[in-house]
Amino acid sequence: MSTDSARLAQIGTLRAQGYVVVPNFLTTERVRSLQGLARQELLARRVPLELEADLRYPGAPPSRSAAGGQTVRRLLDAYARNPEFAASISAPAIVAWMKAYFGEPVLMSRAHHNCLMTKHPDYGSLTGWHRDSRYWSFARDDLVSVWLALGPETTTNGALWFVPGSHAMEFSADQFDAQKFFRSDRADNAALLGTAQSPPLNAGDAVFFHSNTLHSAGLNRSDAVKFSLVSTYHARSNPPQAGSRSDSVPEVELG
Ligand SMILES: O=C(O)CCC(=O)C(=O)O
Repeated sequence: MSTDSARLAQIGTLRAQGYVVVPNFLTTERVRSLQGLARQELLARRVPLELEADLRYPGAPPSRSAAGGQTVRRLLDAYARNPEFAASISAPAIVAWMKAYFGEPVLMSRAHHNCLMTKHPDYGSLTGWHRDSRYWSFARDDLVSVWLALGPETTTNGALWFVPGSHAMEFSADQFDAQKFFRSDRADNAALLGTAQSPPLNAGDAVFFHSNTLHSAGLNRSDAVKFSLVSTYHARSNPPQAGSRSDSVPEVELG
């Protein structure tokens, strides 16, 4: 299959199920280099970063001063953090994919994702069911994120789970809690969550997923930190709403 037809097939899968796994998206050399940089960045602890204790998701330390309270969750602003991160998340293969999906020029948000996501065996938290669009403000809920696995991701080390087709479903406000997590204690929600899938990823695989796709992720029960490079894209005709957090940082024009 040519690159163009493979991309169109991937876009078709994303449109149908809300996410698509693209195996071997990064070369082995690129993964090795990004992994090394990721470890350096974690050791250096340069700001901006987000700590598990700030989020307080299940499994996180209760405060910054508690045991494990300095555990990093996200090394933010991947785009400015290192030129190789910037090159990887604005790579021609991603731009071509997004232009084919949106059918127009695309931008990368620097306000959302744009991070090196870590998940630690100790003090790393799980993330409940949610739509990324819950706190994002754009003209339309039509953005696509790319999750680049820098190592294997499985249910053992806290891989993502997705609900197929949920990007296109209508939900009522009371199906979500006050923090806009999808409530798993409701029978209707639980039935839907029973259809969720956790695609295992190898180092260098990518998952493209829609901003309305319900997803979650578990705890890391392995003995190694998990690293993923995550970024988000939208069409030029779908700008962030003026004055919102989505509009708080200049975006990257990808043409
Ligand atoms: O790795 C995780 O816990 C999931 C992260 C996630 O879903 C998010 O940041 O939107």
